[in-house]
Amino acid sequence: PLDGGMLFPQESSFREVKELNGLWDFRADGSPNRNEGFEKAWYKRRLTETGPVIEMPVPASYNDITQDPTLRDFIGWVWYEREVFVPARWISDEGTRVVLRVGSAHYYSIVWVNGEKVTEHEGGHLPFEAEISSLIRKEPTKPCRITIAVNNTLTLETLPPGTIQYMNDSSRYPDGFFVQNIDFDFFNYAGIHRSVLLYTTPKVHVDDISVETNFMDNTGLVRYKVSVQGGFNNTLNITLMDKDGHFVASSTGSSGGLKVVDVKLWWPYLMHENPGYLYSMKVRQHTSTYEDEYTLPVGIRTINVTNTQFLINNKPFYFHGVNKHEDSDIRGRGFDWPLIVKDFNLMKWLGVNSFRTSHYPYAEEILQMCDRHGIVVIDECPGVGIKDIRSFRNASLSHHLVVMDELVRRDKNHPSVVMWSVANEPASEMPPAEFYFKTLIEHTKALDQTRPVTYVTIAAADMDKGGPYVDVVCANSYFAWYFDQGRLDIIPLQLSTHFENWYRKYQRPIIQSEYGADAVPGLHMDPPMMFTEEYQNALLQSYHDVFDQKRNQYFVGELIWNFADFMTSQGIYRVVGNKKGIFTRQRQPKAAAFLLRKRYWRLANETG
Ligand code: GCB
Repeated sequence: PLDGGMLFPQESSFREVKELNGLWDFRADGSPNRNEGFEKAWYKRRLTETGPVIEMPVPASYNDITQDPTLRDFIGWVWYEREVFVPARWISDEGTRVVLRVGSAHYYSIVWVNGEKVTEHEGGHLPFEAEISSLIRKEPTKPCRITIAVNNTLTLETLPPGTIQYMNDSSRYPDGFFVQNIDFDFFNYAGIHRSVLLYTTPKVHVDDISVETNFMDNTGLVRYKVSVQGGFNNTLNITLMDKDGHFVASSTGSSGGLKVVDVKLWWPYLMHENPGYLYSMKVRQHTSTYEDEYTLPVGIRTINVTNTQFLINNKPFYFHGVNKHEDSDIRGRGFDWPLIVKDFNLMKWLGVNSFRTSHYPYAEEILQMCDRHGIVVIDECPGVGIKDIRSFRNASLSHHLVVMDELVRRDKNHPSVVMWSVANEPASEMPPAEFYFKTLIEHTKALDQTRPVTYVTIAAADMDKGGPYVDVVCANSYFAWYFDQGRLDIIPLQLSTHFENWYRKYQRPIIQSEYGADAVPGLHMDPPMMFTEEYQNALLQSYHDVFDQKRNQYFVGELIWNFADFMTSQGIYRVVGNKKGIFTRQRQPKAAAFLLRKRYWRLANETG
């Protein structure tokens, strides 16, 4: 079990937030063993005193910011630093708790404040934090110096896994030459990807909240659990309000239930005229000295899965959506509001009701938007590219379990999240896969009893070993692309057979969790040829014909690969990145965007 909650930092009468985004000092440790920063203890003095620095924006991947190819492809430790003035009242008031939080950094991070280590964290895409109250009180008049070292090296035990290969043939490679091998298809962007914040809470504070919702006829039920840390003898008052701020229900104590008469359920976009309805649950705690308040948005809805259907609020839900990436020009995987809002507008224009966070957890702000807009989410952990048999070892599994702990802790309260995906395209045909996925999925279900669990597979049904444990089969396929290249005419037969095999083996609902074709925008050919916009369209159309035949049986959704073009490592299969987007990387439509838009709005009318 993890230590403490990870509530999204929020301002209230008792809490303050200070963003530390902007320009930080930055240096990549280019020494041969990448270890000079530790040998010379760069964190002890200002980074500017131990060598040259450049300006680096936070949040952003550092890779595409400069013209230097060695920084783009850098592997090892990079160092970030900035100084910040902490408001005097945060320091003078001993009852104020000051927390330093990093929204995410890729991949391994160590954090120092004024030269003292405050925390370290393994894994990108998820937040970590450290209380620094006592530290900043030691030198109350000085600005506080925050140093963060981040290492993007992937090993067989990281998620995603990777290996470092040293090229020892000195007739072909210079001394110390190495490459990082990865088994996943996106650029290994690195750096501080999400906001760095300082925030305060009272010393006795609301540390975590969990809600589970249900309803019967017109009455909703919100069960809650609150944990408070920092002291005892507190009183907890819980108040639920509707969207207009009107009182709905209240309760006291650290766990209980709230009854909602004439409940307004949380519905997906296009399934209801009022999607994304959110109540607010105000959690207020006080002792004789301390008061704290945290407000959690709550959507009341249920999720159930049968052998053939995916049910939201007991109604069959059909996923017509996309797979995405956190990826864009210049900023890489860095958090960017204009991009996020643009993507939501494009998704709504397309008639998208759902997406999968391929292949890692996205920023919390994105999930909050999904809650408000009614966009349904399959929340995927960074378990992508588990293909080497050594990645099924105990150490890898242990880390994978911890990542699921962190993911569920962060995202458990989002009504938009309807299913966990523990992995993408693992080698699920290998013998150790059975124990690995059994353990991983049982663990995830123990953490959250309210949501189905899946992993996304590319295996053939007869080879797969992890499927018995999933609630929904999420199957990727690339017929007439990676196999039978250029032969669109095989899709009807191969795709139907594929579905029938999966259904026969497990009797679970099936989602086409990826399908698609690369299209270089502006490339045209009729009859269609691979890489043209026409071929991408024709391939999608052939898939859609099969989907429509299976839709009333066990087939419950389709997620195109991919929403937009995205960057990958260099290789002969990728022409400056993966071009399977229906939008370009700059978010302009290819022909396929119009085809899908027509289909999704039609599906919304037929299934919604
Ligand atoms: C897949 C992967 C995805 C790739 C895609 C492709 O099966 O899950 O990460 O980008 O295929 O285009 O090859």
